[in-house]
Amino acid sequence: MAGALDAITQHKGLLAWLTEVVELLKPDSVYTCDGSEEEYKYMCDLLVEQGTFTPLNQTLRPDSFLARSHPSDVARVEDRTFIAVADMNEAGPTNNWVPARDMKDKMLRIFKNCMEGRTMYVIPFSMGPVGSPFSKIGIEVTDSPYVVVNMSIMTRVGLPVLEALGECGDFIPCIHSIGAPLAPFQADVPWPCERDPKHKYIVHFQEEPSIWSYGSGYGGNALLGKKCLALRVASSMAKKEGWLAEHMLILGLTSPEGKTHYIAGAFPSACGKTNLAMMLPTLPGWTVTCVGDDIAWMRLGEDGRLYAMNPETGFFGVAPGTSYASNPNAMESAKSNTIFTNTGLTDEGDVWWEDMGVAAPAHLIDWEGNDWTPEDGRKAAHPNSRFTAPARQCPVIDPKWQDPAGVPISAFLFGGRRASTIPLVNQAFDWEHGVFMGSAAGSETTAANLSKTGVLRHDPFAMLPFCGYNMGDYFSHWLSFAGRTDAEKLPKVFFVNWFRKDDDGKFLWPGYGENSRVLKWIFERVEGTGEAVETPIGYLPAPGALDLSGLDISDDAMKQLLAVEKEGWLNEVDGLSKYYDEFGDRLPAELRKQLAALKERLG
Ligand code: SAT
Ligand code: MN
Repeated sequence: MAGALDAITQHKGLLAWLTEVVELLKPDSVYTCDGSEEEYKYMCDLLVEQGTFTPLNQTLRPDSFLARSHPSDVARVEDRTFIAVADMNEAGPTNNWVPARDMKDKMLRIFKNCMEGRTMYVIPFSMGPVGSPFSKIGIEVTDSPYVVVNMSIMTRVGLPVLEALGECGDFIPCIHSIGAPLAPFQADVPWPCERDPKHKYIVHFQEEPSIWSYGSGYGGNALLGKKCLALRVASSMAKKEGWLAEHMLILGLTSPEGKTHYIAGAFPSACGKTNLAMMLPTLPGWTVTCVGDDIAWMRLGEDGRLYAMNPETGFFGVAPGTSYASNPNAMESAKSNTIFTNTGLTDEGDVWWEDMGVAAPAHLIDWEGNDWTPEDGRKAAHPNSRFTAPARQCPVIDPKWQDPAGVPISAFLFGGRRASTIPLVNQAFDWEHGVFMGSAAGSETTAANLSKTGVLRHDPFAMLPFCGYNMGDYFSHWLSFAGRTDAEKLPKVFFVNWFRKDDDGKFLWPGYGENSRVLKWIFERVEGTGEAVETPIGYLPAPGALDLSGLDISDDAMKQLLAVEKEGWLNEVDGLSKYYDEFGDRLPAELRKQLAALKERLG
């Protein structure tokens, strides 16, 4: 429905904002998205016509498409991501701060006339079930139909959202442009975007709040409901309103006896959140159901427990490494109605990527559109190539995944990619120790961000790129939950590391479905039955407490996986102490206390 907006909403604030936006961006035409299936099809056809989409083989991959981005536009751009507030201390040392007023002037200059020659799409979207008091509504304007179709999978879009907004509801304005206006008669390209990395801007005006994103059409840079709204903006709102917006998967774990506990886990981008969230346990009788794979919004319920909901409706998962062996449920989720970006394209018209569990074809078209054969030695798929798949297609989607009340969380997991020191699993002594563990998280960097990969960086709570305010205040916010409810009603906290390597650089733990063994122990700890030993770093599984039945793993590997290596830990303490210095007086005293206590326990 290329409808005029004033025919479908009476929201004066929205209409006034859109008038201003049109005046600034000067699009050729305006299209308001109704969220219908016909509209989705129409947009896909349009993308095919424009050369952005290649339709995949209808038998092998029904109603699915491949997009190839421009090689300069393949991941989030953290160094071009800004928190725009008046006071630098409110953004804190982990964010790129810019003074809000100057940045607004700059954005007004940069966005001026940037949609000339293009259509502006207006996407009303709801993060969380439409109409739930805990959901947030955004209105994204964009000149990218690719963004429209991805948003349609990832969020709830269209007329029901406008209805929920009513005549005076709150919404978060989100302005997105690929930054590639078209002059009259200028031919378009398949993936138009600003090519100069220094001219891309992902800006969060936290005090308004509003989001302005310029120059990129890829993932979290452009689908503004995801990292921008549901994490950076929402984390700031959550701090003020007393809840949590976290970079966490949410899964349900059900025992052979039929008891379910929900677990939320924070891991940096491309560290296996999607794999864990919908894992197929190797332990007989145990099942995992998926509530979400990337973002959790959590509040205390009336019973004093913490309830989590997934504000999204789709998965934007990393393709390479996803296979029927590593994540069968993701493969099933992406069987149809899926958008692939930057994977390889086989001669049969299906997608292919590295470690897909399917032998490399003799020939394909790689993610840059070139002929490719296995002998080339190049990657066929970009390491950050993605599938956008509807969550409803996940065979193990949890029955409560759209419940506006959310699901009660029994345990938190923190983790990252750590080749050494950090054991397979370690339980915090209490809430404060758990928050300390979250603050101490770090990971070797991945291709999800356009910077050097494989370097260890601190990534507290996996929120380094996503916390929209001073991280020191964020730590305090987490600590504050101990005073808001009974300590025993809060989730138990665990630190896990699936990525431990031996001296030859080989992974010690098989991971994937075998992680159910660790989840089982966590379940038992929550129930009060799992056996643990107290160590200087936390509670580790007692000998024999991890169910290793049927697993071929050496005693020596297990010993390494569950060792407390004093020297490595003293290094961690040192590194963390220096890292904490960055937060100055915004660092809660409790965390220094935890650090000192750990050092003392290590002796
Ligand atoms: O591009 S996204 O930010 O959506 C994916 C990720 O980095 O986790
Ligand atoms: Mn993520």
